Amino acid sequence: MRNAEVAALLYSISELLELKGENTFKVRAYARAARAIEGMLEDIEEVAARGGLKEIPGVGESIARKIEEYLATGKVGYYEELLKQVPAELHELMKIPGIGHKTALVLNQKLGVRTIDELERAAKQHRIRRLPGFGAKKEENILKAIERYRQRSTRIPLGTALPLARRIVEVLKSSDVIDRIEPAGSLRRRKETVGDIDILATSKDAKAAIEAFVHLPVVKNVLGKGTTKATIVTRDAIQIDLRILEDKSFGTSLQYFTGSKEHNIKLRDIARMKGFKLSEYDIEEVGTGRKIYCMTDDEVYIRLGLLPIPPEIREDTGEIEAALSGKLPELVELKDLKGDFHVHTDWSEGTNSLEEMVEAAKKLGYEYIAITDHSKSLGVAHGLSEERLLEQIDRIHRLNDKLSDFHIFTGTEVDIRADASIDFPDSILRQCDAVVAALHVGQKQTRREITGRLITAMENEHVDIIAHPTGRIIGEREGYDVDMDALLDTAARTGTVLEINAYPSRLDLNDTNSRKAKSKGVKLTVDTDAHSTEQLGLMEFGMNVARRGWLEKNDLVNTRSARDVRFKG
Ligand code: DGT
Ligand code: CA
Ligand code: CA
Repeated sequence: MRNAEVAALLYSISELLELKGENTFKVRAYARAARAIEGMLEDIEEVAARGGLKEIPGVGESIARKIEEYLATGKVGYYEELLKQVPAELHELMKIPGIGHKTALVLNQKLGVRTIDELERAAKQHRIRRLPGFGAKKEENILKAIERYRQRSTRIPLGTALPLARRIVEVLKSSDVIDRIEPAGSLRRRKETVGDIDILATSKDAKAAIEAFVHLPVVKNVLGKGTTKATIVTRDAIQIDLRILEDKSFGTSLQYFTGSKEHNIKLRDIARMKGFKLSEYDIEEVGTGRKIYCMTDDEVYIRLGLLPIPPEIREDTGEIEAALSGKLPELVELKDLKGDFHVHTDWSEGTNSLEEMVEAAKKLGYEYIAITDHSKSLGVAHGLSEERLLEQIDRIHRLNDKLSDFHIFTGTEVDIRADASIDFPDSILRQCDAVVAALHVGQKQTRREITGRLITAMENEHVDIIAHPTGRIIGEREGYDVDMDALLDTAARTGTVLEINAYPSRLDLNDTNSRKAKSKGVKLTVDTDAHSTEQLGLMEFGMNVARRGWLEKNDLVNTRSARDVRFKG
């Protein structure tokens, strides 16, 4: 799947256009198309093949042509031209988050730095702080950014890995050399990022199965190939292992290779205490030597006297003890969801109309959505003025009159400004059913300031939900510095709901904080933050977090029916 490549290309074009000072409409169009493709579940090559590129939000004639050119040739002439107009030595410097074109240009011209190493040296020698407009603080930030850049993770976001794994499983399944096939490892546990993709299969002809695997079109290199195992690297540099297993061992092997390692170690101890030896091949009764084979991994747990443990919580954080004493949580499921409280439309930076978003939500089987476009101070996202919001609310009321079996909640994603004030007055907030508050500016403030702003927002009687509470972007930036305990305690005290943002690069709150929130009696909501109809389908990724956080149906407010939804004020 080349979606990530294409998105990266479009982002680069957008950046280069911005550097050139091209009009913002054009700059945004590329970024918007990139974002849409990044969040898309369907393979871009398939979309292109069926002539559907222009259905992607933000993709018009000209962008569609460039995507086709890229898919066919691996290059885009227009992009190469743009690149030539930016000095090559700036490219490397601009890889550091926070260093844009202008900064890179000054650093290059005044200090002669061309590489990240040279930039680091210049910062350590305090040569940067002496430049006009820089100063000590900026110099420190550059050093920190370099450090973060170097430590940036090479793990793969689940949002990329899961669709890829599913596609590969589908393709292999449809070949007649594979019988059973199942992804395992951290992917099956639905961790937010995975180191590699582990796939298990059975086959009557292991050799043919391995050959089919190493000849998949996504394969770039074959790292290893044996009689029952092969490892390949895809064109997107993702490593995939395939293991061909014996039929009778499938259940124990699936259990073993799903992990986690810590969970397996604890489980083997439990087995030993109960008189069994658990391995990836079978369960052996100590003493008699009798071997027990399992068809499924659930059966492994049952044979050992435990309740079956869902893969998402196999992390040795209490699940084995819970399964032993019959007290496992009943994890919430996607089908329990009745709506989505964080949805954008083309009234702000979304790409689809209000009506289209409603139609798409109905198709998903929901009972409701809340329309939460951005508020006025967020200029980059076309935030709504008070007048526009009131106009939208009026439109929603009129639409609701026409809808049966579906309800649109009025709402806003209101900005928590840098001085902790809320971007709309109470008189406006009062007219919204769902007030989702979020922090977008001033993310570098101190822990006290950030936490204070969030607490002030939660204490506002109109603020119902805090969106993406830590602001982290996976693989790109850490969250802002927030006192999580204070945040959770205030949410509990004020009855403010915390969001698990389902967007695959956010997943914020994360699994551990969600679990902690539950333990403090905080209610959560899993919302997509969709900017297009297609992104409403990203809910699955938020639900993975909810399940990894041990959440049950009652812990989420969007499992309630429309008439049981209660907002704060
Ligand atoms: P990843 O790929 O880093 O996201 O994490 P995993 O959990 O997928 O780990 P991976 O790919 O190294 O191995 C897949 C599974 O195999 C792992 O979840 C549990 C099992 N496994 C691997 N090494 C060991 C080990 O040394 N002991 C035990 N008990 N299990 C192991
Ligand atoms: Ca793995
Ligand atoms: Ca592996």
